[in-house]
Amino acid sequence: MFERIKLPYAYDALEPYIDKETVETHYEKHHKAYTDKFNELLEDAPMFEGMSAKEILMNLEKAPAHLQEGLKNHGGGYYNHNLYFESMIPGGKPIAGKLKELVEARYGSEEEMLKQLYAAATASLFGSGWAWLILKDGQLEIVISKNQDSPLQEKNPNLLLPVDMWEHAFYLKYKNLKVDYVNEYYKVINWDVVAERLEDAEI
Ligand code: MN3
Repeated sequence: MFERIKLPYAYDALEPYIDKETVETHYEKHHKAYTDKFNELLEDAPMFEGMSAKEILMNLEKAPAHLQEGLKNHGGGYYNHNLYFESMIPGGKPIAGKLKELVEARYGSEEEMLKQLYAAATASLFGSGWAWLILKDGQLEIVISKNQDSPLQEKNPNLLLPVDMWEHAFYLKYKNLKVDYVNEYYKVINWDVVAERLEDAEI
């Protein structure tokens, strides 16, 4: 039985960047619904007994064919949102150490990385999905995925930072202003958590 991460801050703690109503609805309704449905689908997928959600999402082809799409959508919804909510902290935490070196090696500067993250999350991604900072072949890369897919389906386990680009993540406050949302999300990113994911990355 998979459980959502406990929200590591109060619903209103990310104000004014990410508003209380959005955090509460996103976590209590959307994230909960994905999680419940994922657990329900797993009752018919005994082959995944004892596996982590990440392992399941990287091995969907082992599920019965009629469950694969549902497991990808709801399992992805469960897993991606755990990463997302965990990636934020009131006030944010700056990029440092090895992560900073990787950012500078790949993008020249944090500003340039941010610019490319904006472009991926807004111009490149049409409709609902995610933008991701990942580690691939030892360097950082920015990619996008539709719906609740993620690079896990491409067998890349090293998800460093998610950007939720479903309208439920920003519409209450930012309406159609996706760039504003990404910009404000950026102010509450906990780069310490991202650095821990980098430490744990499989190379
Ligand atoms: Mn979402």
